[in-house]
Amino acid sequence: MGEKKYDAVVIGAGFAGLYMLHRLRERGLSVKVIEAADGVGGVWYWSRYPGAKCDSDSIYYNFTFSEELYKKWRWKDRYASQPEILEYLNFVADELKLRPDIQFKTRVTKASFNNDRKQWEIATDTDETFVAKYFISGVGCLSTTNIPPFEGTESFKGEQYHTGRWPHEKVDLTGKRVVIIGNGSSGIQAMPEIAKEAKELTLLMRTPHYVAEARNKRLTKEEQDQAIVNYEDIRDSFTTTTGGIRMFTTGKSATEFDAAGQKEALDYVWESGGLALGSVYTDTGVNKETNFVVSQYVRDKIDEIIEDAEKAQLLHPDYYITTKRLIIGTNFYEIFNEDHVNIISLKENPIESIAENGVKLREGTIECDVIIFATGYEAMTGSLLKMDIQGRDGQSIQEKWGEGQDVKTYLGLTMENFPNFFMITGPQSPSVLTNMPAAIEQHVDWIDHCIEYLETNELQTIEAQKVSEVKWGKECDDLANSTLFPHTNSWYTGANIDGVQRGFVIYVGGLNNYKVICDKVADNNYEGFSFEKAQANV
Ligand code: NA7
Repeated sequence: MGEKKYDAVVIGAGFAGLYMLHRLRERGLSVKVIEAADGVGGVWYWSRYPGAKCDSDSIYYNFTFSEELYKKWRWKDRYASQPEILEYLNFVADELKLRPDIQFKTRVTKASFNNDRKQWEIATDTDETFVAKYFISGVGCLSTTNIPPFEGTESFKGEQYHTGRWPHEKVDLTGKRVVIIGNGSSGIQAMPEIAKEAKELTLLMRTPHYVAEARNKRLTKEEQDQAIVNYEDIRDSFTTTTGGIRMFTTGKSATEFDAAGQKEALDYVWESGGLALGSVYTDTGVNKETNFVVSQYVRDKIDEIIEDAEKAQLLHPDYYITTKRLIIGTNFYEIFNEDHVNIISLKENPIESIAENGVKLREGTIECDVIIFATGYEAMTGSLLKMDIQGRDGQSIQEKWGEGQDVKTYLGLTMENFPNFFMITGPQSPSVLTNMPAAIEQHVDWIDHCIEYLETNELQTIEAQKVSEVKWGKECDDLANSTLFPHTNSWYTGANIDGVQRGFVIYVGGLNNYKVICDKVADNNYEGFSFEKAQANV
């Protein structure tokens, strides 16, 4: 099959890929988006587990680049469910007429930069080769599912599911004995729904997490109208706040309040619901004293809600709150008051293997009909590392990043040795700590302006300088080290082998500050990058 030539090839048709396609097409470039699924949506196409929702307030979980597009859409609930978000992304694809430029059911298998042609050559599992000047990853930071390699997984005679690859048809769990492994956002959202059907539900939990009550509800007509009126403010929040979303805050440290004042503010955010437990005080992420006030409040709530003191104690988180993403749930703690919902701490009784009839622990086997892996994703780097992407001289991302242990980027957007390759919401960007559409708009706009610069100045390639990567890595590490984040082992801290911290894979300085840095780099004629002039006949 002959080569298919485009100005740009984008991987993934989620929020990132859709907006990138729109921007570059508006610029007059020929673009092809390559998407593995048979529809748009990205993570929202796959993540169909019961109870799947977004944890950003829905009115912020949309594009703001077009006022017209924004004003045509109304969210039904305070927190949008997966089907509604998928509907929204289909609406966007239709409104912007994006589908003709997306090739579905196609997976990128290999991409390499041809240094003679100064073009990317992209191979797919459909045996096609795409050639493009610009190659952009919109695969997202949470898309490659993590199934821990437990021994005997194939021998299990019952049903097995991963929350991130849930079947499209309804899974009937009525009367079944269900084991769920993992209690991140997915597990915590799914469990109350599963508990309604299952005969027995057992959570196998490695680390207890902090769960704030969502208090999800239908939006009234007035609230929907207000979201439309507030367009300018919501758009403004995308670029001027640390998380790309407005959150309630007292504007003070907890240490500035007495115990009654602290409780009053915490009661207010607990009752209002949502993620504001993380923003109520200004220094929760950096001050151990404030952090203790907030985390102890949640532990007390757990004790108040769960009648069985032993179960409550097992669910007590002990790391610094907000150093792992705060989770919002609906009736999560409440389900442990039901006799058929149980919990086993894997720290006390670890999984040994999966058996024919259930999960074999060090002490005893939990017999079950269904195992649900709510074990998350190979976060940040997994999807990029899964593909075979080779820069100059055949250097792979795996080699460059030491198999993921030593991530190196400039601004989380680009890499040395990978000319004209851009990552949307890549590692060392702030995206996973933010309201994703806000981070995505900022990234896509920056890439779009960068491409405009190259085209206007007749430049063939742009490439991060090595020294820029070193400086950026240090900036990410220094910022993280001034917070409580590195005290907690999580996927935020990247690979952590033998307790050795290999670098922090997120820029924790906030989306607003990050934007200022990225804009300054652009304003200074893309400071920290090298360029090659366009050649004839490339
Ligand atoms: P998360 O948040 O990464 O949660 C994964 C869960 O699975 C978490 O409780 C893990 O425990 C647990 N896990 C992972 N590996 C194992 C093994 N080997 N054994 C036992 N338990 C394990 O993924 P989610 O899908 O829930 O949420 C992803 C994001 O979606 C979330 O951050 C939001 O942004 C939305 P751990 O805590 O690591 O001890």
